[in-house]
Amino acid sequence: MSTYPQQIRELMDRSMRILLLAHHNPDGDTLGCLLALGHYLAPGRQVTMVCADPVPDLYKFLPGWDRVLTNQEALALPGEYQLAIAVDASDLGRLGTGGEELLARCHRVASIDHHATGEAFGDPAWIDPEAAATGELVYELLLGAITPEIATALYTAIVTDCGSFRYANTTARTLAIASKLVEAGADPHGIATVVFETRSLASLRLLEQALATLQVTDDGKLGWMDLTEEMFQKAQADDTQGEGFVNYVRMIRGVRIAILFRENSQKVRVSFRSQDLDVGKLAASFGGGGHMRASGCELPLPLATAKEKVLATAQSFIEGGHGGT
Ligand SMILES: [Mn+2]
Repeated sequence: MSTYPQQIRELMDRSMRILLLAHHNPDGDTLGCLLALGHYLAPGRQVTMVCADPVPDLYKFLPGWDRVLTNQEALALPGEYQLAIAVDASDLGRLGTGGEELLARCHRVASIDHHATGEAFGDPAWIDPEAAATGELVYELLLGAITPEIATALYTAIVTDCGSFRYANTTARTLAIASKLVEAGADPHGIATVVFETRSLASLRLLEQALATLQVTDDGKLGWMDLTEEMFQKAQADDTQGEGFVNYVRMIRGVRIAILFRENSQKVRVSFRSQDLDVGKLAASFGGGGHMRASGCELPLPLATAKEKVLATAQSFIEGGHGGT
C-alpha cells in the first residue's frame, strides 16, 4: 500500500497557503485534478490554482475553472506558499513558462502523476504508471470526501485520459472509481456530451483540412496527418481546436503508429498513438515523453524536415518490432 497519499495528506494538513499547478497545454486530467484539489482544500486555506495556458473553452463547464490563474498572473501576486502540488506533470518543463519560478516560492513541492517517462520532481513524487489518469490518484488521496463539484472534476479527469473507457489503460480500478464518482454526483452523459459530442464549426473545418493531408505507408502500418498554421487561420480555429485529431489516424485498420504533425511557429509538435507499440519510447528518442500508447515530442525544425526525420525513425521502430506490452 502506497504511503504517498498519507504523506501528501499530512503536508496538506500542515499548510495554510497552497499552490496547485497543472501542466501547460492543459487536458481534462490535469484540469480535473487541479480543480478537485482546489475544491477539497479551499475551505479554511488559501489556495492558488495555476496553469501556464488559459483553460480551453471545452473545459469551461468545470466548476471553479474561472479561478485558475496563468503562471504569469500568479507570479504577479506576492507571498510564498508552504506547499505546492503539481498534477499530471511528468517533468518541470511541463509546468510551462514561469512554473519553476513559482515553485521557487514554495517551501515544499509534491507531485502526483501517472507518466512513466520524464524526470520526476517533487518530494514526495507520487507516480503510478498503472493509473489510467492522475484523477485516479487524486481520488485515492481525498479518501471519499467527494462533493458533486469534486466528482465532476475527477470524472472528467478520468474519462478524458482513458478515452471514455476505451483505451488500453482502462482497468477495473478506473471503472470502480468512475462508479463512485457517479454516485457522488458526476453526470456521465452531461460530461460526455460536452467533452466528446460537442465541437465548434471551426474545429470541424480544421479537421476537414487535416484529413485532406492523411497518408499511410505502402504497408499501411504507419499513418500521419499535418496541421499547419495556415489551416488554423483558414478555419479561424484557436490553438486548442486540433486536440485529439491524431486519433483519426489511429483508427485506420492496420495502422500501428499514428502521427500528427502540428506546425507551431518555429517548432513542430508531434503526437504519437499506437494500439500495440510502445510509442513512449519513440517519443523519448526525440526528447519527448508520455505513455506507451500515447506520447509526444517537440522539434525545433521546419515541418518538412521534422516529418522526414520522425517518419524515418517511426518506420524503423515498426520494423524493429519495439512491441513493449
Ligand atoms: Mn494524465
